[in-house]
Amino acid sequence: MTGADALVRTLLASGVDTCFANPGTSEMHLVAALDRVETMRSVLALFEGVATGAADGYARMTGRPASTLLHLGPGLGNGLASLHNAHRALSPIVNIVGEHGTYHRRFDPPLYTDIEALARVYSSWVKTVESPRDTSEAAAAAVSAALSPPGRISTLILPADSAWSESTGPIAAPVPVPPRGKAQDVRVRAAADALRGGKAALILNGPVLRASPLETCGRLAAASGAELLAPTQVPRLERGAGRVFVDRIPYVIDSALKRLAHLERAVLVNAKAPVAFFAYPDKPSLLLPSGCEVLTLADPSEDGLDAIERLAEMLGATGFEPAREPLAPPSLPTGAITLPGLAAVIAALLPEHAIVVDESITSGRGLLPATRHSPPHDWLTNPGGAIGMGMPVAVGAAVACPGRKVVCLQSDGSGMYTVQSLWTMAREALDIAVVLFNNRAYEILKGEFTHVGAGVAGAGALDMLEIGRPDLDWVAIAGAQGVPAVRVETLGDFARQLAGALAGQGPRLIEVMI
Ligand SMILES: Cc1ncc(C[n+]2csc(CCOP(=O)(O)OP(=O)(O)O)c2C)c(N)n1
Repeated sequence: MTGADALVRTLLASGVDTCFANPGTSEMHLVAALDRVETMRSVLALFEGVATGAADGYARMTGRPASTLLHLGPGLGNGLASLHNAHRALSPIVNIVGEHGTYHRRFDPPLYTDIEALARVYSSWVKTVESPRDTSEAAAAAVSAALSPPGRISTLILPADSAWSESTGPIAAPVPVPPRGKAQDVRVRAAADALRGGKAALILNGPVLRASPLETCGRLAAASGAELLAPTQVPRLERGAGRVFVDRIPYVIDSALKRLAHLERAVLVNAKAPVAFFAYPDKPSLLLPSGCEVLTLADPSEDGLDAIERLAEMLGATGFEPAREPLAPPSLPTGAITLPGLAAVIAALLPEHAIVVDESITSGRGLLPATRHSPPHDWLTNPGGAIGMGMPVAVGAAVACPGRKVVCLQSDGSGMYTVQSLWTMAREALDIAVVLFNNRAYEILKGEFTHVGAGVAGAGALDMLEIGRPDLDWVAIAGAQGVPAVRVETLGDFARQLAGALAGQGPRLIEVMI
């Protein structure tokens, strides 16, 4: 057994059975070790940002880490933007990064760099395993660290000689994961007082955005009149018919300030106080009004589920019925393509238990209200804001949940960052319908240009905000990577093609011309 074998088998023993990989020479013994264990599913990605983004999507849907396999510092570097998003989504991930042999590094070979420094930005556990004897123990520690609340990234760096040399160490047993801390009673009491005071909101994130804890939040809302709010971008929200409604804080700063202006009390559950995505001249950074009292019931690492149960007891809310959303999808519209029309088609056809990955940016602004009464589904957005999240996260979600349809709502500019995801979808026959909104622009940035006070965009500025010339042909882009694709120019065509994609199996892309 090599050091690489010991590492891979320990990962399996600790419950990590999926690896999103893009290997190089220094990882060949890891590839060989993956090959020797049938129970590890290895998925090749043609860009590291796809591998790390897929690990994010996988973690969001399973609560468990996948591993990635990345090539030295440059491979990890290519994966960093998606790791940034995963870090913000609190997704557990175990990165395995190959490194030059221990005796080779001092000669400064071309691919040598400070991998630990690159890893530390987003990883709370980083270790270079200098001896094959230590690979199993390190792997078990890496998994435990990733699963530690609130969900973290571990990076294990494996020098080539630690991978290929004989390992005497046995396969390490899983390392226990520390439990989430409980909210102190004093905070539960303070939250109860705040909700009793009126003009209050519960701001929810993380594990409390699942159907069952949302029932408890719905009871709290029914008993106290508090509103239920979620940040603009969340890792995963269970919503739709039969579920308790949570309103999303708008992205556009003026809309967000207006939405929250009346609040006098906010209680945070696994959430942070809402902050604007960017600084804007003469606008506040924090979105809650200045006089609003802000209390933390449970911080993102603590046990929010336990905290809301105790709060419900204290408020006498357990006997209240939560308001649940009715099943009432819109009817299918026809005619020319409009954004409300596209949202209505998606809402009308969304299948039960679909996993929606939403990186639709400006084309999707009407999607959440439109799908409110569609059958129950999951909605995954981008808490990190580094674009290129949609298709990789869809890959990871599809690998994690083979029985469920993934609907990836993808804008064109963002889609180009991680366009290689389509190839992995085809190779793995993943059940993903990609709706590609082609507006040939970085449309959102046109609004931001004005909002930050940059004036009126001249021709040169517009050239940086529009992505036509040449026009991207997504039917060709998808087809060239093995994903069947069509272009639609009316709502009727869109509805027919989307219904077909949802009825079938495997990846499909529908390019919608905006
Ligand atoms: C990694 C990264 N690079 C650049 C940006 C800046 N950025 C934010 S939105 C955006 C353009 C989005 O365009 P598109 O995906 O086509 O959506 P649209 O605005 O047209 O709806 C850019 C470049 C970012 N957020 N993240």
